[in-house]
Amino acid sequence: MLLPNILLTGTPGVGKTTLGKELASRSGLKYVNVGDLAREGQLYDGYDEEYDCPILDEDRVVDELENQMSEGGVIVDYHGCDFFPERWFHIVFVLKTDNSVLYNRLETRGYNQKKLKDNIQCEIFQVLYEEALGSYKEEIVHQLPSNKPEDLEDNINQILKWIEQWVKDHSS
Ligand code: DAT
Repeated sequence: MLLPNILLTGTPGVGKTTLGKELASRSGLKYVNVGDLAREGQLYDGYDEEYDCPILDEDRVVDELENQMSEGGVIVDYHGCDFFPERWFHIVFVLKTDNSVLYNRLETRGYNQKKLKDNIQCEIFQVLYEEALGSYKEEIVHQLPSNKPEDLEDNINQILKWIEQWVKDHSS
């Protein structure tokens, strides 16, 4: 059976991991967290002193994922999306969270002031939404609200329906 690949993107803290894991368990699709994948495989290319984090080796991440992406049925979670091959994804969801809600979530994570400010600005200026629109066909890019538990439930149900329809449309 053919299964679609789904990209979940958005500013850190908007709820990609929460949605991705729950969606995977309810749909049977595989969940891949690119941050975890990079950590496990040490897929890094240097260190960013300003942001105090390792720099992702994007080419190695793409190589690492290529086989499973061509098989289909993968949910990818990452706060960036312009380096993945466009052909990988059948649909792209950009999660969106109100600033005050996001601020609290990131503060709980223990982010320092600079990291907090940068991430809130990233959300205000819709950086990931613009990046997604610049990297994929506009008609496959969708924004989803991600503020409260009901949003999570709505998003899951909506995406499950989309998967079901996609599978129907691609079976013959
Ligand atoms: P991300 O993977 O985008 O960094 P996450 O899934 O780790 O984000 O979520 C960050 C925090 O927000 C985490 O404590 C769970 C919470 N959260 C996620 N989605 C939510 C929602 N729809 N309603 C309430 N809290 C949510």
